[in-house]
Amino acid sequence: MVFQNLALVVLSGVLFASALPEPFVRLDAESLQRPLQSTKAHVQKFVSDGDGPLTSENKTIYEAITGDPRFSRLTKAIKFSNDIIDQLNDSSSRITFFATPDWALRKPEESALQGLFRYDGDVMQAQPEMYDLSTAIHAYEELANIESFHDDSEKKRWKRFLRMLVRVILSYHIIPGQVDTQKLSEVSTYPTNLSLHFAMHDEPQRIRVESSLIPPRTTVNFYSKVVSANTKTANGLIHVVNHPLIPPITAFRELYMAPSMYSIFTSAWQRSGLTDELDLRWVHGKGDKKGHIEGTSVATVFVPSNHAFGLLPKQLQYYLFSPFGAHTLKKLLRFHVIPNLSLHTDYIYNASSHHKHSVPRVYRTEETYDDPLDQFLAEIIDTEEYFVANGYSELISSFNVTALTLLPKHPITINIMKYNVTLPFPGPRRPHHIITKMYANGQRVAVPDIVALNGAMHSMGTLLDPRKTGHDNGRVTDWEGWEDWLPKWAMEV
Ligand SMILES: *[C@@H]1O[C@H](CO)[C@@H](O)[C@H](O)[C@H]1NC(C)=O
Ligand SMILES: *[C@@H]1O[C@H](CO)[C@@H](O)[C@H](O)[C@H]1NC(C)=O
Ligand SMILES: *[C@@H]1O[C@H](CO)[C@@H](O)[C@H](O)[C@H]1NC(C)=O
Ligand SMILES: *[C@@H]1O[C@H](CO)[C@@H](O)[C@H](O)[C@H]1NC(C)=O
Ligand SMILES: *[C@@H]1O[C@H](CO)[C@@H](O)[C@H](O)[C@H]1NC(C)=O
Ligand SMILES: *[C@@H]1O[C@H](CO)[C@@H](O)[C@H](O)[C@H]1NC(C)=O
Ligand SMILES: CC(=O)N[C@H]1CO[C@H](CO)[C@@H](O)[C@@H]1O
Repeated sequence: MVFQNLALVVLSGVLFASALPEPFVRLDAESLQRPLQSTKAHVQKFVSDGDGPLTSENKTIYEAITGDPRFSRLTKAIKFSNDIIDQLNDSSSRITFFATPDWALRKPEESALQGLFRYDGDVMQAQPEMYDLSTAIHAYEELANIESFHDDSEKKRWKRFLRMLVRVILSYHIIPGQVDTQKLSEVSTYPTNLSLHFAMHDEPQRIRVESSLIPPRTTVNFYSKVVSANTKTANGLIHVVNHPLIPPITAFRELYMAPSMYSIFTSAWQRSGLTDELDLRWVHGKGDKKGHIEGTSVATVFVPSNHAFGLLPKQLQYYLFSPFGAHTLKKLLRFHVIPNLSLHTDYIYNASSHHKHSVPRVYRTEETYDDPLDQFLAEIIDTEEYFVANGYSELISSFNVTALTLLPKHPITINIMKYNVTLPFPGPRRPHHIITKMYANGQRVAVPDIVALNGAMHSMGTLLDPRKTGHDNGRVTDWEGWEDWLPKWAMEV
């Protein structure tokens, strides 16, 4: 469904001070390798908490969840909204639902709730914590106990507001179709049942999916792990997750929330007066005038990490952030953003033509397998690179697209390659896994497909070099000697 005005509510104040940092922790190189002990612990907890997996066969998702005491808080949230009930109980459709058990909906800090209820009434200025499912549920429960309301109408207004909020949040937990974790392992992003008319022109908001084979695991949006997968119901599947999903905020604000990774980019972006090219916000109406949205509703950004800026020669760093380099900095930054296009490694939405498509498969090679099981076992801890490099993989697609950046004369060519990696286990059912690699003008994207309210983000370990074009895969970007060409490039029209 399309949330009209009510969704503006959500957009306006949303900075997840408490809820967001965790997702981005995963982006640090260090935590990339962190073992997932916590997931294991949660699985054990989930299973030992009650009677094991959900029992569901002939029940709808709604009936399975509401009939299981381990989901009592989620049940409350679902019952706030007839619309959500209808979706989860509709036996004629097939959907997949990410369900959060009670232990994953911990009581928020008292101060978060207090702060929430102190706010002075205009829904457009809602506090950020409200986007968190747990806070919203607790706030709703608290309503009855709060005596400071002037009258019942204030309480009613609050109730309406929280219901809307929960409906938006839960729509983001529903994906169309019956999508098991095997299917999820073949995608990078997936549309949800949440769409908002002011962002992405009503295109569904997406989740980011990451899967690994060893240990088998599925993670959504970096922070939410599937702890019990593929429960069958009469109208689809349930995956139990250890953290509620948080509908994405704007690209700019998401980056701003991860200063350890992107503070240089965001301050450079702001300093160059470009905020609106990646942000989206609600502007209040004055007098009779209606409020309206300002900013960018669809864009793709290749965002260099702090580490990428740190690799530039020191003198260049000083120059870019000096008054003399301001123009160069701005031009360089504008080269990193594609307006009017949301490009993920498996999905493209072109807002100029309203055209959308999945990234097609266009290329297929023969399977090539060696049989060095010993070597394989020795290397198994190694990265996916190993499998690609050593012939356990099949290139199943290579897709290229060229798009204009905010610097019209400097397009970016993006190359997306997908490999089907098959582990050489004996027996007929060899586990397999899809790996995606993405290049922008031949430069490798470090972390692709970070979802945002208003587009797609791809984290880069290097700045895009404007001298490189097309598929310039070979040459390593070297910024030494930048004095000879960069200021000149910046002056070109
Ligand atoms: C579910 O429904 C089918 C067909 O109506 C029936 O055969 C089966 O026993 C039911 N399963 C359970 C667990 O009730
Ligand atoms: C859910 O659907 C079943 C039929 O599949 C129906 O009997 C039941 O009343 C519905 N529950 C709600 C709360 O709508
Ligand atoms: C995006 O597309 C719209 C038309 O749909 C156009 O008016 C606008 O100028 C485009 N923006 C940019 C930055 O190209
Ligand atoms: C998006 O659509 C516009 C208008 O049809 C077209 O000019 C442009 O090339 C398209 N962009 C991509 C990346 O396909
Ligand atoms: C990947 O390979 C396996 C077997 O090696 C095959 O069963 C599976 O269909 C392949 N997947 C894709 C998407 O090509
Ligand atoms: C896309 O570009 C890559 C890198 O240059 C090239 O190897 C590949 O063949 C291209 N794919 C297609 C389908 O044109
Ligand atoms: C935007 C969107 O995907 N809406 C869907 C939500 O789920 C219902 C029921 O499955 C569909 O009918 C909607 O189209």
